Amino acid sequence: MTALIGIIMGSSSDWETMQHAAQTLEHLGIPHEVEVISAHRTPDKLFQYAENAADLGLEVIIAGAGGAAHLPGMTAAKTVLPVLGVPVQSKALNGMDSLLSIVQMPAGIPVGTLAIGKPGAINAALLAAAIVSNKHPQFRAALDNYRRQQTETVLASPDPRQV
Ligand code: RP5
Repeated sequence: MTALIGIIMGSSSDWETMQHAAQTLEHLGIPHEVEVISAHRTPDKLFQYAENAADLGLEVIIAGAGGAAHLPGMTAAKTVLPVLGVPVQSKALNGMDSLLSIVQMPAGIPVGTLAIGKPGAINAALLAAAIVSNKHPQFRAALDNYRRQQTETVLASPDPRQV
């Protein structure tokens, strides 16, 4: 099966965060691809990627970026596929700049914005998995299993002093 979910990020320095999205999809067994594409440094590549994404079989795009984080919004401007934005934790402003850049889209061009950093990257993958499971129900069992394991892990260690 070709990739259903595309993970893109503005810089290779975002990989430290975005690897968690890729690892989560790997764990769920959902075909995905990963690429560095910058809204500012490689704008033509971004337009080409977003314009062709649906024709290439992608069903959801996860876009992570930090600072003046235009990647998710500009991607969403060039495709009607669902775009999930992950604000990368920037050094200067701790990711508040990334979060506000991604979340405050004008009406008409939606980006589903997740939390700053690793939790956002993991949840973007889980949300993308839930979206593709509507068309590919074979992945739903993996999501159910993920939730079950998470619950069992918490229930197995109720005393925080013994973790
Ligand atoms: C953004 O600028 C990237 O998404 C990255 O989070 C940030 C810094 O990029 P580098 O200077 O590390 O390449 O475009």
